[in-house]
Amino acid sequence: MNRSKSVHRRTVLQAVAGTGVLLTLSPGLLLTGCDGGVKAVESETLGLDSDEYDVELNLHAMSDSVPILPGAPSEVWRYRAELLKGPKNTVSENPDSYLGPTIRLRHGQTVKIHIHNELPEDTTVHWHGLHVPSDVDGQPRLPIRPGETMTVGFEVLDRAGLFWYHSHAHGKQGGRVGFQSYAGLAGLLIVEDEEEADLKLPSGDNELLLVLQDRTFAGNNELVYMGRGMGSMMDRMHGFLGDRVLANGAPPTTRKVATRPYRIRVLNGSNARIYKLAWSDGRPVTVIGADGGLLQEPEDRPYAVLAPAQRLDIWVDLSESQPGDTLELISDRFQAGMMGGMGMMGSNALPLGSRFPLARLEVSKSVEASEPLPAQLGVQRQKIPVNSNTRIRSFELSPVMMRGFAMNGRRFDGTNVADDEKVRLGDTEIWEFHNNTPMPHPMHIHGLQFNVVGRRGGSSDSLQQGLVDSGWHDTVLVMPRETVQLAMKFERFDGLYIYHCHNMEHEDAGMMRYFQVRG
Ligand SMILES: [Cu+2]
Repeated sequence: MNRSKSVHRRTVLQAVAGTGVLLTLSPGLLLTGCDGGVKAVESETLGLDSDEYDVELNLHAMSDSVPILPGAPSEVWRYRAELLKGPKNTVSENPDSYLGPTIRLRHGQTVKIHIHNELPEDTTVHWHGLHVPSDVDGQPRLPIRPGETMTVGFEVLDRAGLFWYHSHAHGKQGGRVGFQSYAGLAGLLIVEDEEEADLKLPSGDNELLLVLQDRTFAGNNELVYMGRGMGSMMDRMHGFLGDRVLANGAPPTTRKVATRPYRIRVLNGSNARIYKLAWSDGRPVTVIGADGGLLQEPEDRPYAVLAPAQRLDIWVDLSESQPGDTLELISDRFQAGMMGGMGMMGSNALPLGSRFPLARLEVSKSVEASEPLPAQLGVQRQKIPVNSNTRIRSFELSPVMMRGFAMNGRRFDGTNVADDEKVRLGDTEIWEFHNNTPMPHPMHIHGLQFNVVGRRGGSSDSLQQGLVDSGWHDTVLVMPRETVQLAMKFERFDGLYIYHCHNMEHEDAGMMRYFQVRG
């Protein structure tokens, strides 16, 4: 154990008039599991236990201080990684951001990751969207204690897509997902495969990765999470909304581009904010992929909705532009049930459904690029077949007075699984979420990718035309009073998994349950 790093105690919790609670991020005692580049002490590997791995890395969850806004740096919690084995481009650090390194894996690789918890509290790392064994999934039942290391091994079974990793800690005192993710514990994970590579989509400098998150800062650039008193109650009910939006951990910037097509891959890494992605000049948003990789074919939408934890893959062709032209990716105005149109019933400077810029593209040079958008994209993986005999499992989302939301009347109860939360390995089922609440809920199922079978009911509103339901997903936005059906197949792994709302404050307040896949 390396104790050479200075132990610093800096408590940032100060009463600041009229604002919320500042994050207290510095550990009283900085514990380090292992030092940079040094192979971790071997312990039992959860999940795939193999003699040989294609990729091996150290992942540290730690406190740090990074510049986010002009002026003082902000204290954050973040991931850092060291590649021990594997292709060089497996890990790309984001040194000037609190975001974790972007991890790039290939379908079929075997991967071993040593997760070192250098935080002052329990944490876990959830590989959001990946089809991995239950023990690798980063569930709250397997917390990594402060100072401890957990090693997980898995094979990359998913098709190409944009995934991500983040904390999933939930202890006896309640959920810590909202706090830890907000403090900075999140990063991108990209899976590549042959099918996608054959399409020769824009890559390298022509592939833009965009992580959208909203944050509130106090005067000294310290992060502020959750309001006080009444404000806190509203934050818990609606989910926390920051008063400014960050793109890749910094205020939105201008990016110089050329007259050619670009692939823009967007993650909504926010705790609760929904984005309505649109182009400033009104051109359609061309969606080519969702959570679980490429759609079968491109889809033009007037705008595209991105709920917390969802990803969208967008194609934009600037070959008709002239140097000097600019184009903004914005989040456009909308109303979504009770959450919209009421100014959030609080003092938030950026209510849900406001219009604001996310990224500005400035055309700075002309190039000859002939890269047409393929008419067919990800066609190899067939949709999950369902018919009138497929078992339907229903979940009603309902409010619980003063305590958040429940699913079929139940809230998070450790690893307890009710009879109607047990499924059989190998089965195909339709899961039906009926939203009997006045606000939208982004529902996430662990361990698999599903197809959206259909939606019914719900109020027609200003988001409907932007809900991308084709393709493969791990998170679906269920609008107020709406019923959404999902087709899912429980393949390969038995054991415990989780389903929950990915509004992190809803999740932390108990809108989360385990389900069991029985072999
Ligand atoms: Cu929710």
